Amino acid sequence: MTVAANLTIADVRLTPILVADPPLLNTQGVHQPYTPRLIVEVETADGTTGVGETYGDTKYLELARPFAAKLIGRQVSDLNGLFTIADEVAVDSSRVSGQVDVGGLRGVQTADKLRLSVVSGFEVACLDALGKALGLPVHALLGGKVRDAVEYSAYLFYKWASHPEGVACEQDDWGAAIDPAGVVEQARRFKERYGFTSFKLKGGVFPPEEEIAAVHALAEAFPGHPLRLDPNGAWSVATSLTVAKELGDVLEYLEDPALGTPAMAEVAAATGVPLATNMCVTTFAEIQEAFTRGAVQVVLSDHHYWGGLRNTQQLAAICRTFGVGVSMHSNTHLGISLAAMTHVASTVPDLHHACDSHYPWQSEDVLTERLTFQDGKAAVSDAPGLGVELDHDRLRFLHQRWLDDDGTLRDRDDAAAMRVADPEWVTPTVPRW
Ligand code: GKR
Ligand code: MG
Repeated sequence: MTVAANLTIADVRLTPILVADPPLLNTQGVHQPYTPRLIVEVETADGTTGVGETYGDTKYLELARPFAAKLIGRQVSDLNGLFTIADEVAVDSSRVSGQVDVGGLRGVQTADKLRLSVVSGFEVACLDALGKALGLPVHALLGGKVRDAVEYSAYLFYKWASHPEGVACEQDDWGAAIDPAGVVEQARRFKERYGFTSFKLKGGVFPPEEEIAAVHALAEAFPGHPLRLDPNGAWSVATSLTVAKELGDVLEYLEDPALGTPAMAEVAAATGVPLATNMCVTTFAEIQEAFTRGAVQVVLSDHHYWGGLRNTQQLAAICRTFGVGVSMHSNTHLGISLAAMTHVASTVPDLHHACDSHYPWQSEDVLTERLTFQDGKAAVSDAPGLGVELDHDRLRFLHQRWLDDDGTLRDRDDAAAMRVADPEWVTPTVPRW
């Protein structure tokens, strides 16, 4: 007779860390040399451990700590219960703007969204533990994979060769990319190293004509490869339409050219170029207006702020119902999140666009073995849980970096990082072009 596993949560460990990040440019500024992430471990009474990962800024840690305390004694299988706990965790009103958070590039900042970003870290950890306890991969707990590998796109960034002089950082071997030739060279390396065949360029950094030239250069260097450009809402409606006209024949889609659903709807009404978003549809509440106004043709989920893998599946079902495409965008993340993205993406039937991942930019990880891309795809693991193993020494090392920080890096601030190079820099709050 088999003895059933004891799924009661006996311990929860939260480890904030700082991981190296190259000087990638976006409309807000430049990535800090180290970025915060939170690693979640839940342990059952049987000693089975599950791992999760989410944003690690102070505002998330503040919620994750009381959340973790409330988890003790519950079942790792009680995934719906995570949302009940989230409702009980108070969010300090100073953390909530209710506005489109241009700085964070993650849409409207609400209390629910903060809570859901925390839920996602715990949900993934519980799924990992549950899968290990049952001997099943996470994708099986989500209903089963419909593909064995998930396609990712190369995520191209304008980039300096290194962080500003005097800033403590890790070196990277990607070189600079500040013009079309640099962007094409970066794309070549992505293709050589990982086999990616579709490319997303982070825009909103240089005047639109320079970014148009970069996309044309990519189209010429990689004929027939799907291309996207994402300025994170840095353009007016008029500029968005000019770019759409110039690049209409080479773009798979234009991502968040303008900020907010009304502006996106105006752009969508006047161009045939599909629009994708990870900024104006970031919660279930935002779907109705965006879909009824035809503002977006593809929604890019981020399982962190959508509240986890099962919510991502629900988002995909809603998109399918309305004939809107679904895929995934990313933020700076490590292997646990890549594994989680890959599991959920493997279960989504109509995934017609490659997901994007920052993972190749992260030279550091907390796993014993880095995840890999083959021909631009990540294999879906059939091992129990997520199929990853935490490297406790690395975790300790990266946590020590967080402990040693004087507080300046613990809350990601790309504008502050930019001010080191350009003291006059302010993140634009209205369309820049
Ligand atoms: O890492 O600079 C970045 C990205 O701009 C990220 O913050 C965005 O959330 O990649 C994301 C996007 O697609 O907008
Ligand atoms: Mg985006």
